Amino acid sequence: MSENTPPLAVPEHSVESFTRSFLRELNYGRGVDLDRASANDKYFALSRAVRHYLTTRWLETLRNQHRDQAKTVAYLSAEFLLGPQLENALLAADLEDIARDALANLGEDIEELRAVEVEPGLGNGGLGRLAACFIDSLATLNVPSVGYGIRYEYGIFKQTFVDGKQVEKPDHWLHLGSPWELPHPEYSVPVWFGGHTEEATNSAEGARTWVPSWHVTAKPYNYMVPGYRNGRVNTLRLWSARARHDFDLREFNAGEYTEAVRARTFAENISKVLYPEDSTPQGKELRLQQQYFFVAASLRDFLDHVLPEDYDLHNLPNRITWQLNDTHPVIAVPELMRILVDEKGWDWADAWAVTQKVFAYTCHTLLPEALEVWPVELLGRLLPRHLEIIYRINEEFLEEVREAFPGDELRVRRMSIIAEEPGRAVRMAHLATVAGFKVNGVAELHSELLKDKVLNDFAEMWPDKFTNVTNGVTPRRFVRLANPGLSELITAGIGDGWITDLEQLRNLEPLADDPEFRRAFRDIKGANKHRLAQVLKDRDGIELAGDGMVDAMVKRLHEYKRQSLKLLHIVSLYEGIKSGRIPLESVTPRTFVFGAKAAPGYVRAKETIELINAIGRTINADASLEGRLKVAFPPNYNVTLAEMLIPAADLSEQISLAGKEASGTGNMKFALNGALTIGTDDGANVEIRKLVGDDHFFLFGMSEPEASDLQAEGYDPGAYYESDPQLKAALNLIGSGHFTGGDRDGAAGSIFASLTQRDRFMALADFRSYMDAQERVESAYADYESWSRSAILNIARSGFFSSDRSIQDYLDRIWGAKPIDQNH
Ligand code: T68
Repeated sequence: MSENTPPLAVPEHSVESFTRSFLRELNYGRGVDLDRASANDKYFALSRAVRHYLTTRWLETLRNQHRDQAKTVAYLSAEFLLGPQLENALLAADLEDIARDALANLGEDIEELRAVEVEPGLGNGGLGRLAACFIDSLATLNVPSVGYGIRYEYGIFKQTFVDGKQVEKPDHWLHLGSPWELPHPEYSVPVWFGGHTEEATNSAEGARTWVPSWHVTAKPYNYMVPGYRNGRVNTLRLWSARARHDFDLREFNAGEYTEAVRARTFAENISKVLYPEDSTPQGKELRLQQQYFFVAASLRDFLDHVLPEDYDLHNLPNRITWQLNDTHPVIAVPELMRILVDEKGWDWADAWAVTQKVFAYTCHTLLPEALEVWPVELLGRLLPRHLEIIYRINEEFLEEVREAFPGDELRVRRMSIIAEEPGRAVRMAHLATVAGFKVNGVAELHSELLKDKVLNDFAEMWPDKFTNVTNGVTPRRFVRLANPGLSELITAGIGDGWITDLEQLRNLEPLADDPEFRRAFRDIKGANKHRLAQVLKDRDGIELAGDGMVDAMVKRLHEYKRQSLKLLHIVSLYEGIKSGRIPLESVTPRTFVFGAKAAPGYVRAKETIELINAIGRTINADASLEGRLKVAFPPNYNVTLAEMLIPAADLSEQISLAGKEASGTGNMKFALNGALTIGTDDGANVEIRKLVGDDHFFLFGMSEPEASDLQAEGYDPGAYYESDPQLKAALNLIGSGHFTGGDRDGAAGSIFASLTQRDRFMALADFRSYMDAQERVESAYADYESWSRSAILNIARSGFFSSDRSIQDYLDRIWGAKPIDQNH
């Protein structure tokens, strides 16, 4: 583009102008009249009209970026769990009222059109959603940055329940097209796989030549990432895999249709579907293909299309940081080495010096089984040159270890990038730690445990490499959009600066003592519960427990998160009421809301889903409970549902075994929406509790050191089962088949056995303390006036958990990139 192209004018912010844009898009973009337009036509026209308002800013941002060549952050992530786009674009462009009025004048309801949108579910859970919050904050903080990922044709599966069991359905989110993406086939790049290596054609020290055997084309789709009303619109670039040729026409003509399209299908499988795994690696070849696919395309894109042609790559560390979102993109390390040494002809040492300065690694787990490893055989077959490069990196690294710790061969073996047992495999977390100039955990406790346990040897060798950046969430989506009532109340109290400076919520503290403000807060919470009740009723036919407490546990289904402990609480209450131990009138009316997807291959998790549904069915149908207890488990928990549910919650369940949840981000969203937390001292709960204060947080359970001591001593769940009559009664009731129509063998029997015999995450050990904490919850809730004061204090003291703060921490501690003045 010429530097002299006059900037497009932003369309006028008026109902008339917006109406014109909308109708023009409907007529010219969709080829229909308003009276003949489908809901999808109107949704498209609306989205495109909104897009116009952001496009000018987008082009400006791109032009400035090209001109300034400022230091850029490239966020490399296999997942971006974006959530609905339209509402966010309306907010960023300041068009909410204008668009609503414009449509109303045409007899259209904007809410109905918003409901047409299928959210891009291009992530599994916390990790993918964090990436989405981060790109929002990067744009809002004016940081030159780009997100790189995969445009999966099918996102995270759609969860349905059949007889209470999870059944997965494909999520064809692109079924009706997406108005938010812009394909750029002209910037497609080839990505090669397989083959063998040969002696180098250049003379660089360490070089070889890779002769790959097949390739696919990576085609980019651009998405706008608008900052919050700051004139900046960044880019998210997602790659789609295409076959090299459409198909072989000769074969096709000869009637060999299947063979002709086979190669095409094979190539396009690479970006076909998101792996529905959370926290455990799926050792699938296709997954490694996906990782290399998007990483190779992204590096190529940056080096060939973003940098000027004559750019001296020795300056790369001043120009970019590649932030590795977990180990999924770590294959970028040998890829950059390959480009520098084999293609550009640099000597190995020069290339390694630069490579070590451009990557930083974020770890998101503590579970050893979740650390990715790739069998050497597989990596060597798919990426033979990369394997050679990894071997050499390892060789030199182990030399360094031997120098630093002479004679300590055990340590050398522990630290090696190559594991020898059970089979030879590449440990991606080790590679990331060796190559990254910084390694960070995602909450204080997590970062400490990384240094002390998971990556202890590395922290001893390079203490300065390790740092912490506590996660955060975007206040735009999770307060301003999800909770308009609360947002208005906050703004009426302290102005609207909090939307981009969340620490300003502190100014709410005095208002917690104002009875009027508390009443207004309670009214809003009530309205949000009402909205939730309506949606769950319409969507799933679920009834809530009147005006009672909304007690929410929403997150992926995983044993370490301990949905089973939540069930033990529910069953114990139920058993107490039925046996007469607990008078019904004394029980706070409560709806236990669950939202959770299980990885399709994770049997125990799926059994837990079945058990939640079975317990829910029994409790919900029991007239003797007079509707005081309800269990609501809406299927298919996603960003859309989160935005509805979180603002309605009174109580947030964050009950993982201490030392297992890296951070959690749902915990932050609940606190910011005025729910109180019942939680263990795990992940970011620790920081939430410190900030909101012990009087406004229900802490229970073992600390991390206590839990690991107990594990080391030899944990016996049977002892807890035998010594606590209420625990025993609850478990027995489950085991007896009471909730499962007399069936003791299926889900009920299996979970009973696993909890009483193994209980890997020590739910039984924390049961008593959890029950006690729940009693404290009940008595606190009985004084709803004081409860609402605590809720407001939770909001006021949670400003720290903005992803804007996280991004500022990344800038200060890791990236050293600077926000830029948009207008210079
Ligand atoms: C989560 N990890 C952490 N992983 O569990 C959570 N894993 O504590 C933390 O708050 C969050 O990351 C953000 O830091 C995940 O969500 C995955 O989704 C995942 C996906 C594929 C493979 C492995």
